[in-house]
Amino acid sequence: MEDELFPRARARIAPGAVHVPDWLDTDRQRALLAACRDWARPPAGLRTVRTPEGGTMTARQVCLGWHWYPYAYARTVVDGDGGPVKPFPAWLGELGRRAVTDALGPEAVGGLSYDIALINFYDADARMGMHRDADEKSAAPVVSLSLGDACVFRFGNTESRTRPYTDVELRSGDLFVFGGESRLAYHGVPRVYPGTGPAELGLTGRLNITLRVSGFGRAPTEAPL
Ligand SMILES: O=C(O)CCC(=O)C(=O)O
Repeated sequence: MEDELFPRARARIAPGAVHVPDWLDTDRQRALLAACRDWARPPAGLRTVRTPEGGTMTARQVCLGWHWYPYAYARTVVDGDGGPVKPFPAWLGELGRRAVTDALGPEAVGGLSYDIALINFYDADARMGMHRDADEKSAAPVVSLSLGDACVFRFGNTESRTRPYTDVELRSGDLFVFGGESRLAYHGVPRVYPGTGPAELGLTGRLNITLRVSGFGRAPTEAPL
């Protein structure tokens, strides 16, 4: 992206939904990208997600902490190689708590303990349809971090996949947090802009990391349910 005359301003997109541009500096983006590359390796690595309707998601995904598949969570990659889901690192939970504090204020973070990460990789043609993050049992805010190519992030309403919605351009290093009244808002990625990521990052495509609180009560590394 070309330098702009003025820095992009943070914006409240809906009640409880905030966009914070350039939240991660270049070093932190590099470190997060290196971690994503590690997580993407098998076993329990990046996979193509198949929907019960017989379709496939164009963004490929890897999970930490709990494995998401349409439309539930498991401790193992039940729709892939069957391996145990990779652990959710404590440092990523701390990053999530800092993100919520910065976006929504210290009162919003309370005793939040993030324990799920969904990492989506978008190549130039990948998209994500309008959906709600509704398979968790917690109402804690969702934290979204973007790396690489810019995209259109469509943030809608809690009633339907259609208008009203707001299109926000998410770029590498941006943070988007949605909680409170907006926690169950429909959202999606209708478009990625290929070749727009920062050259110094060395990523072709786009990565998005969403952090969530499961509310399931136990970490997957503990005794089986
Ligand atoms: O890629 C994004 O920015 C959105 C990802 C998303 O909606 C999800 O993981 O549920």
